[in-house]
Amino acid sequence: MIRDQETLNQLIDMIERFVRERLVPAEQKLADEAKLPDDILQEMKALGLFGLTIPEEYGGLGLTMEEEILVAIALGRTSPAFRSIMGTNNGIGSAAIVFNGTEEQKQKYLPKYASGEWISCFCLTEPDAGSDAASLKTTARLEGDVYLLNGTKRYITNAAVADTFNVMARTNPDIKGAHGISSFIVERGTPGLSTGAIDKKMGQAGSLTCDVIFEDCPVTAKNIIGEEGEGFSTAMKVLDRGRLHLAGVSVGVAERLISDALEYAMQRKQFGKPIAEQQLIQAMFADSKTESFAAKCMALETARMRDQGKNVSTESAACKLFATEMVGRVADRAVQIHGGAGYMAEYAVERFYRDVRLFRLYEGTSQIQQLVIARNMIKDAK
Ligand code: COS
Repeated sequence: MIRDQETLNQLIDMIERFVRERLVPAEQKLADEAKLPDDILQEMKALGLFGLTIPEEYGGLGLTMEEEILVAIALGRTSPAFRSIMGTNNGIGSAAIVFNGTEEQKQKYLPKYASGEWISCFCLTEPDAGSDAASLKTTARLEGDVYLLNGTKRYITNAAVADTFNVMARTNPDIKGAHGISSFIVERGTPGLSTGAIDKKMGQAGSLTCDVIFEDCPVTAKNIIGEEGEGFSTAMKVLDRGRLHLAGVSVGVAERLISDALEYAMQRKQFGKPIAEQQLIQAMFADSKTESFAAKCMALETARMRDQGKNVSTESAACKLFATEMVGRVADRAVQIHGGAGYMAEYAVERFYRDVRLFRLYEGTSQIQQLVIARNMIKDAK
């Protein structure tokens, strides 16, 4: 749903200009230093980019899902690591509170996320619980009026710089699966909470991930999000939304890759003419354009369905599956079109080729999306 086309156009124009004029020129610096330049971080905050999805009454822009996808596409046209720093506040780090938080939690946390004053993160994955998220081992044992958290979370995006941690932990050790899990907000500075060394990754330099360790970390009962035992289902709802958002980002990155490859192919001459005029190169462009257009249509249609209040768990998984696999193929073709130059670090496609690999892994691998789609189909058929 688009609430006001003119206001949305202004927002997207502003983001496109910011991406073109500020982020694209800073991509290499971000990749080299693996650190977001501070002036850019401040500009992102000033532009309201940390609060795109936070409801307006808590200081955000309260974008609808359709609006959010269009913004995600615009933001996708630069290094994904730029989006990552604001991605958790707009998505997996804040969504549980938006969906299920108490009014007190919303008042306390959402305005700080919206302004970018506080960074949030989503702590589900553990050393032994990745795709099988319901097997997580981190415990939250109630003692008096506090829960004591113990365990380790792994590969947590933005944990190194986070002020709050949305932690999924097992409150009922007798229930081994999903129903023993609850969702908590834990603030930086709580005794017993520490973060590990920053992970070295294949790509997306500047998007920081690390372990989060809890050792008898006390969390008051008022920091539980929703009811005890509801944490897993809330986390799945958060991921349904996050997966759709990532489909939008994948479309934006694909459009950027196509544009870079086209620019190169139109000036690079072989066999006496620009390679863009060679039919085998054209086939790669046509396939890339067709597939990214298909992913865009899927993401926007699913977003509209979600805005109408429909359950889009299946469609979100389908969007993430298709769009992230699509952008992997588009990145591969973009390198291929560049030929040997595409393997060189001086061309952005080399970096993007590595960056996009993550899209097929996080917020559920492609295989988990397949599983979600097929399981829901069987459930619906019953
Ligand atoms: N929305 C709301 N509730 C949901 C849900 C959704 N999309 N998906 C599952 N649930 C609920 C189920 O309804 C079930 O509750 P009931 O028994 O009351 O019906 C409960 O959660 C457990 O669901 P399920 O039985 O499907 O859980 P499984 O352990 O079989 O696995 C998968 C579910 C594999 C889909 C889940 O573990 C998953 O998504 N894994 C990937 C994790 C991931 O994306 N990690 C990335 C971390 S963030 S970068």
